[in-house]
Amino acid sequence: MATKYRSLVILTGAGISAESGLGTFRDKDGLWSKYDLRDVATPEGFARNPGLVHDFYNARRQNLIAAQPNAAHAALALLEREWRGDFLLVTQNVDDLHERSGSAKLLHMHGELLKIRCENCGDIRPCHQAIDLATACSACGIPGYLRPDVVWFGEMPMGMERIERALDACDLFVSIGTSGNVYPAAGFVAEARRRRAHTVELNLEPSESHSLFAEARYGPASEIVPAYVQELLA
Ligand code: BV8
Repeated sequence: MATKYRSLVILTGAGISAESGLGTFRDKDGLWSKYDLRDVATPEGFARNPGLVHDFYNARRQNLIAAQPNAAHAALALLEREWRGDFLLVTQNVDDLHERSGSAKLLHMHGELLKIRCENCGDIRPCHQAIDLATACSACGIPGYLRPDVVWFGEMPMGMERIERALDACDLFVSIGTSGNVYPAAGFVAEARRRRAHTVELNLEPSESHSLFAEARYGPASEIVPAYVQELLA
């Protein structure tokens, strides 16, 4: 591997899964054009109308099970296998397409759609079925306390200490398929720059934070991510 970089942090967003058929959030026909995020991606929305939130996540869970990873996910799994130094793939996505492509050094900072959490006993387990208020927890047996194990707006993202440590040590930060609207993820590029890391944006179009990147390439992830990985590994 010819690259001069030794410590790599990658951040992915919904754009890397767009060509796998999973909706993005802020594109023209994105999820937030059909649902108000305050109704389906906040604790307040869940308290107000749990049925709507369960419907929202049950539909996305079924879409995900029918979806396949694309060449961009495969390229990042190859990069992880071939990379000689520190490597961390941080995803804002709650899908499992990175795992299905073989990524292992992976952190879901916004949780995972195919896991559920019981607010009564704290049990977290995989779930591929629909759940609703009547579904009883497999651990404590009590219904009405199950929710998707995802991070809603206003909730603490997962793995922040590990992410901060990786950003402190990185000399290469690559952001893929994210609009740079959601914090703290959207602030990672600024932290990488403060550490003098080289920063690269790979996206369909310039993101909100495009001006913070030292290098940028635009196009569909399934084309530009494999090309970039080939160059890194050349
Ligand atoms: C928190 C999980 C406190 C559930 C999601 C300032 C500082 C700190 C916080 C805030 C702040 N300002 C505001 C906040 C609060 C809030 C926030 O950021 N609000 C925004 C709306 C302003 N943040 C929070 O509440 C976060 N929690 O801050 O706690 C804290 C702070 C610091 C440290 C500790 C604690 C929690 C946010 C998590 C919310 N949960 N999802 C679910 O998925 O249902 S967010 C949701 O947005 C998804 O996770 C998604 O991944 C994420 C980001 O969206 P993107 O991935 O970027 O998707 P988007 O559609 O926007 O863009 C897609 C991009 O892909 C586009 O650019 C498009 O061009 C591109 N694209 C499309 N097709 C392709 C493509 N690219 C390549 N190829 C293609 N084919």
